Amino acid sequence: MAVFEGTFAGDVSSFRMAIVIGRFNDLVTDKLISGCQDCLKRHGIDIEPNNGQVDYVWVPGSYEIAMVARQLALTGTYDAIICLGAVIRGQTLHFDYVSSEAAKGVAAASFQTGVPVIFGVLTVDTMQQALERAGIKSNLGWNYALNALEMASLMQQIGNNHNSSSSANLPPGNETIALPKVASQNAGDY
Ligand code: INI
Repeated sequence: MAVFEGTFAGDVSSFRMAIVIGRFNDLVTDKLISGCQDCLKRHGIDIEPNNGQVDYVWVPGSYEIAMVARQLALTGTYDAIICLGAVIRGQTLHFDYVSSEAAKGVAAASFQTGVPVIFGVLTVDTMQQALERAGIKSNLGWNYALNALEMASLMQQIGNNHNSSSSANLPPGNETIALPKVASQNAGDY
C-alpha cells in the first residue's frame, strides 16, 4: 500500500494556476488576492500575469465564479484553480442563493473536470467579519493558495494531472468543450 499526500517543497515550475475573482465586495476580494499571491510567490510560483504561470480572471460576483472556473478547468491548462469571492449576508435572502450556488457550482466544477477547484468564497454575516478573514486577523487567501498547491502536487502524484494540451483526461462528452487559454494580459492588473 502507498501513502500519497501533497508536498510544498517540490518543483513548482510546471504548475499553472488560475485565480477566478468576484468583483462584488472587491474591498475584500482584492485583499484575498494579495494573500493568495503572497503564498504562491513564497512557494516559488511566478505570480506576474504576463509570465504565464498564473492567470487572473474577473467575474461580476460569486454567483458567476463556478461557471468560469469550470470552463477554465476544461481547457486542461491548469493544475489548480482558486476561486475568490465574498458573500456578505446583509439583510437579504440573496445571500443564501448566491452562497449556495457558488459552493455547489465550485464543487461540481472540480468533480466534473478532475481539476482541483479551491473554494475561496467567504460567506459571512458582516463586512467586519469578511475583512477579519481577508487581512485584519488572518488572510484566508493565503490558505486557499496553500490548498491549491497541495492539491496540485497531490494530483500530479496520483497521475491525474490535467496540465497538458491534450483533452484526453476530460470526462466523456467534454473533450470538445475546451477553450483557448485565457490571455494573461487581459486578465487584470495583478
Ligand atoms: N455577489 C457576491 O460575490 N457577494 C455578495 O454578497 C452578493 N450579494 O450580496 O448580492 C453578490 N451578488 C451578486 C451575484 O454574485 C451575481 O453577480 C449577480 O446576482 C448577477 O448574477
